[in-house]
Amino acid sequence: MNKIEPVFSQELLAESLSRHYQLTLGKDETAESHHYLYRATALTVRDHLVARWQETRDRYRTEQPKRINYLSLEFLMGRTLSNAVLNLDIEEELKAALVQQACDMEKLESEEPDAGLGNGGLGRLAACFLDSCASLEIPVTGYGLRYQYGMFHQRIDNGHQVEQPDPWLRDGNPWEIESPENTRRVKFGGRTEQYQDENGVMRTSWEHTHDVLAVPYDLPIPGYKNDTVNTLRLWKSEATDEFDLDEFNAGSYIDAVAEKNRAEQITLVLYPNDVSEQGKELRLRQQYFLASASLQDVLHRWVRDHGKDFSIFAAKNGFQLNDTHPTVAIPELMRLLIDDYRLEWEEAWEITTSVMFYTNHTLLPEALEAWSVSLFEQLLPRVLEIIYEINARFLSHVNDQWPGDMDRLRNMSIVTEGDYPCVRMAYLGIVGSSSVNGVAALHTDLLKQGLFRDFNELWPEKFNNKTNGVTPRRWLAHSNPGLKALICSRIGDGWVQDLDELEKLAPYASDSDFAEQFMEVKQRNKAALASLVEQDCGVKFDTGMMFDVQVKRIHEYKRQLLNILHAIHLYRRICDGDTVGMYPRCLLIGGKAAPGYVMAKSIIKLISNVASVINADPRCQNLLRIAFFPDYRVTAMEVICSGTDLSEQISTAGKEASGTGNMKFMMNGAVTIGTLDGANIEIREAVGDDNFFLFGMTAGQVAATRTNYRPQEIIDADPDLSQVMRLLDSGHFDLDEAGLFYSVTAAIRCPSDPWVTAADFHSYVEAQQRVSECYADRQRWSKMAILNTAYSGRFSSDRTIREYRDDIWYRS
Ligand code: GL9
Repeated sequence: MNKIEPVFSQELLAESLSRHYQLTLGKDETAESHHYLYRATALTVRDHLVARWQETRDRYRTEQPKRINYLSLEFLMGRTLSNAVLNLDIEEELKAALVQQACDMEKLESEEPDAGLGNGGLGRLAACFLDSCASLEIPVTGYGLRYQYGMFHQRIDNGHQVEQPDPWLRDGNPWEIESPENTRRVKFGGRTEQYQDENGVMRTSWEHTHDVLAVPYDLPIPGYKNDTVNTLRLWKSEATDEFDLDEFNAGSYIDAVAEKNRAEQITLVLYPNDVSEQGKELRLRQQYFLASASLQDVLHRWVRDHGKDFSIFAAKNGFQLNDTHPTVAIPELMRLLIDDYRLEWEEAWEITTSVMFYTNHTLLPEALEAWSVSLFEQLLPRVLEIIYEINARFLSHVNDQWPGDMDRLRNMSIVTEGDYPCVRMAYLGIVGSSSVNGVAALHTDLLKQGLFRDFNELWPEKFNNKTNGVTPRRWLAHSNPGLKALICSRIGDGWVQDLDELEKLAPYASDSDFAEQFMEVKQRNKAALASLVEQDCGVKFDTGMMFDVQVKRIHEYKRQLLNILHAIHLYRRICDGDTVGMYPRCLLIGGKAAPGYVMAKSIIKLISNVASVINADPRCQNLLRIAFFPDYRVTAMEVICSGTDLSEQISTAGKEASGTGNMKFMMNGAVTIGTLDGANIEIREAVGDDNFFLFGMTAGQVAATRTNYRPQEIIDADPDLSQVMRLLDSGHFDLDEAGLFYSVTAAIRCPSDPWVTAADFHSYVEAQQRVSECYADRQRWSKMAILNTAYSGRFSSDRTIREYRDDIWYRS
């Protein structure tokens, strides 16, 4: 392999910068614009990626390794420039070159809009995985959609969430390269027809379809300090140039042209729901569009290199399906192999079930996608026929295993019975894959015992766990340069590639010099966070106070409500002069609510109102301050996670599949207060129970409690909670809208409250009191914080990806 030597001298970078500034962008030296300078910088950095990118593609083509395709409706990439600069290791040189342009890196970086093509953890996980795959030099291609509008921007207007569009591509995207020669064609609608082929075999074809073009845009995914540049390929939908001749001839030229709009709509906007949007036709169109275009792309390359011989296709290809969203890829691969490449069912099925791997990301029942059969029939008639055939063969297998067990057949059927039959996409995912994984140990156990119990009995070998991780490049090296420098000064920089090396920091936890420096870094990061909070929330945070943070999507199961009940409890104590052992704290809560999720929006309003009341009360001034952070996003988290003391991971046990924010905070030396849920359990195991504030019921206790839950009795028996409820009921936080939070207090009192907020309140308050006392002991706290960083190694997405590689993708 001819290695491309790095040629990143400051001079060359400076030259390339001004060339792009003047020649590519057509700006003269006097046009003082950070925006154009950012673009010139991006193009300069991209130039340096392009050669390695081409070289990586050539290498894959000649070496023909097994290729993995990561199919995801979401990739929450955030900004690219800083990450590319870090991975290319050209930070010093670029900074120096920028000085010549009288510009600093930070200003430039802020010109780049976040690529917000995801809702939260699931989309950000995909982005971390791509970074790890390239860094580990695994041939993985990401396939997604190039939404014209990403995740909505959140404005807070008088305490209410207001959604605004995110036109992130408005000024163009210097990182993407359009690849029209690889355009694919995706079918919708029409009907199926039988015909006899030239050998007299009966075949099915899918005719009279309304086709949509899929045009790929490629983004480079550079590995950390290596020569690998993988690809994220995002599809844009475009109309074909063909007119509907019937319409056209009937004289409705305008209608015929307007049809084009429908095609272009497919990739117009990301669905903003954190639990899936049920039943929306456009969403199914998006899913099929991604699956079909990506599979055709892979098959096209296969035929180019191997002809129509698929005998070793399964040995050379794999598809990781990020949740059920792309599982329609399973019947689609069957369709392409059978209808287009004329394989027999058995051979096609053998291939499909070997190459497909499905990851489940949630146990919440409302998130389990089930598409109506009638929608499928209209939109994808041929795919539905194949799903029926898959189901029929599967049910006959179940019947062989458990003869006559009708309940099992009904429970396991991919297609439900009744007047409105549906296709259960998770079941399709299990039946059509060779691997099914959960995203944390508890989550996988609960899948096996609960939701997928029957399937686990049938195929125990398919089920496995892959605990999530996050990339230490973005979430420590980039987001926390102060801590990075401090760590490197003691243990070198090997940890950036092998995060387990952070364990070498453990002995420093009792080194007072190191502890002092560690806390100084934290202090500087808190100052940076405080200025962000002041700028975006208009609330002054005092860096002498504890920074207590909960940022994530707003959802009842994540229990931002429990957090705010505790804040009200502290407020009540302050008003009563009962402040013994209360360490002053600044509470930051942020996150977006799905636009149609009324309760989540009420919770945002409640947080805002409680913040207004408390921040305006002079008694609280030095003890408690609260802010709601608007428009929480990847770029904001880069500042937030490094400046946090206490990480709130307080979901109802059994509901948060894993969590990944919890890992980012831990890496950056925040201590967690949390329940035994998702990856919290493994975080606590890693850092030791002395360095984790545990509270609340276990998943098993939650389930047991719910069978006979009487929250009002819990409230009556707990004077603290009673007083909190009284304050809420009295309208103290309504400001001038009486009854504003009735639905919220009613939910807490409801015997069917699935999140059992009242049941965990007391335990939470006690744990928070322990936090307060502990934080007052600076030495003790610094030790805990350092150990959290030191033992965060296993939460690197490099570890996760090695496990996917060894246990799923390249298992021999
Ligand atoms: C999620 C889970 O809820 C998280 O617990 C998990 O960490 C991530 C990644 O595995 O996946 N599943 C899911 O639908 N979302 C998750 O965050 N939702 C969003 O991405 C908004």
